[in-house]
Amino acid sequence: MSIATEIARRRTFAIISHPDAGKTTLTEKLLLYGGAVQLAGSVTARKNQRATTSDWMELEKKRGISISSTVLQFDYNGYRINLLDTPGHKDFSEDTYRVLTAVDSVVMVIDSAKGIEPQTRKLFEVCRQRGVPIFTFMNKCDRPMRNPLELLDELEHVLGIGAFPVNWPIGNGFEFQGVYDRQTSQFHLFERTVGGKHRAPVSVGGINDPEIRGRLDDATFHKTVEELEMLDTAGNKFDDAAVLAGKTTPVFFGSGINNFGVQLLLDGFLKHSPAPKARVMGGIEIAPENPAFSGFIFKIQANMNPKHRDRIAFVRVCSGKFERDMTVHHSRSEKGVRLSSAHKLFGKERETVDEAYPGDVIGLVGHDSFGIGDTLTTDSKIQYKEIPRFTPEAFSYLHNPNTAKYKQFRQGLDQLLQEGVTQTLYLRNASTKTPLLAAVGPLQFEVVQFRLESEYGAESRLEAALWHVVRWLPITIKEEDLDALSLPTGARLAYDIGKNPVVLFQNDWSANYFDETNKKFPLSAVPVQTARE
Ligand SMILES: Nc1nc2c(ncn2[C@@H]2O[C@H](COP(=O)(O)OP(=O)(O)OP(=O)(O)O)[C@@H](O)[C@H]2O)c(=O)[nH]1
Ligand SMILES: [Mg+2]
Repeated sequence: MSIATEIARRRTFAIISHPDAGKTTLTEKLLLYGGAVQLAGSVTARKNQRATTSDWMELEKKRGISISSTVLQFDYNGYRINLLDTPGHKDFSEDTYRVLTAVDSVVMVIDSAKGIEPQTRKLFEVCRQRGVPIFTFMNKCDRPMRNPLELLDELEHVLGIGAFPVNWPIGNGFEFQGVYDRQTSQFHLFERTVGGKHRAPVSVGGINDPEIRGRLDDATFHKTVEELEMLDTAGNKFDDAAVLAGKTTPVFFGSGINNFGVQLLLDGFLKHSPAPKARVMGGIEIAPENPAFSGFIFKIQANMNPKHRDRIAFVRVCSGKFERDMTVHHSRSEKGVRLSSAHKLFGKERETVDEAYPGDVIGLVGHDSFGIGDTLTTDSKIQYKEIPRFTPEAFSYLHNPNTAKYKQFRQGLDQLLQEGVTQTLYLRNASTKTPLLAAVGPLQFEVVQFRLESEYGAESRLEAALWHVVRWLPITIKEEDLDALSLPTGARLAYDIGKNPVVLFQNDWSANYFDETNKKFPLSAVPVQTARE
């Protein structure tokens, strides 16, 4: 197959939403319908029950929430799919935002009883800024849901995006029986299966089909027909160009847990979603067909598989062809590195790959110098600057209570920091060496503690720090200037991991006051990207 054919069959997308809307459940069902798993697992699985493929981490299974994003690559119907399930909780949003740099489109999951929730709105904004096409899955229609017309209206008014219903729910809550496919004018009526482990049996037929009509009570049938007529009168047509421009979202209704509407979502998504396209970096356009191989690292994770205690760097391939054993330029070290150990990923499972194409996410093992944001390429002029950085809002000291295990503590912490689970700051003129962790949200500290213990056998103790705000000083500031700064009460100078100076404040008021009174050294809320010597 030519490279153009390989690119055209790639679909790389993330599933995003507010916590608990059903992303991981839907992911598992897409795997079931995509033929990648035979039996679907559940996010609420107890011992001896099957868990989902994407919530593979011990802490995720224990909590029933997603903590870390997961990559799942599989083949379906001629497509090569790279599906990324993301955590919804805002404390883990750094991971989710990084994933958004690596995908070409997203499926936004909405709980139909709740409508658009705050975290969904934030993620939507990031997608819109990046011009990423958005597909919507109105999930949990098996629960008393809001009026579907109202849900569409909310998409249009709250998010300011056109909404095109590709299919339409039949019945609501306990009476939810399936969806009407507006593209083919067919009813799809499903039956539930135990635990939703298997595909749901489905009957498909048109409006005059006696079997379909016989399964619907008069009220449901007439209500559905009436709503469909209203939609037709509104007269919008499916507009591929508007979808690809991120101006309209195709909307699918269903119930992930019961497998209702999953097949229609999968097929509809694949048909209308984009293949990888050119990326623009520093004014130059890098097309996927560019003969030079290029990609960037958007995630690092250690100890994914207890059999191989190692780190995987997740690379999104952007152009050219990847071949195992090829030598590439590594942007951070400015050195050539040979990529001998490359894998395709399926949750925590991995398999060696010999080649990969634009759109693919591959896992590289055995390169300690790789960091998040690094570019790997055969053309050293290409450098991606995709990875956003975040302003921490939670600060805590991490103590090692067991001096005999200092080595495990330090090694574990260093690896977790390299993964970007949290950031670390060093207080200026500090008397102790206790690391000060800085994170978007406090749940990230819990992840550090849990993983230190389970993956490195190191205990730890958290001590809340008194600061709540961090601001970056200009990188040009001299050490003498730092000495001369007069800080508000409780504020403290520190350095980030790149030795850039920062000020820690107790609250926003104090930060704003300092900013107002020290015009010579303007503060920045956004982390500085470079490292000071
Ligand atoms: N009734 C109903 N419940 C569902 C459906 N889909 C998922 N759930 C339930 O909703 C809860 C959350 O599901 P998850 O799939 O873990 O949600 P998530 O969006 O991945 O959550 P985070 O990753 O933690 O943000 C679980 O209890 C699921 O069983 C559905 O279609 N109907
Ligand atoms: Mg999840």
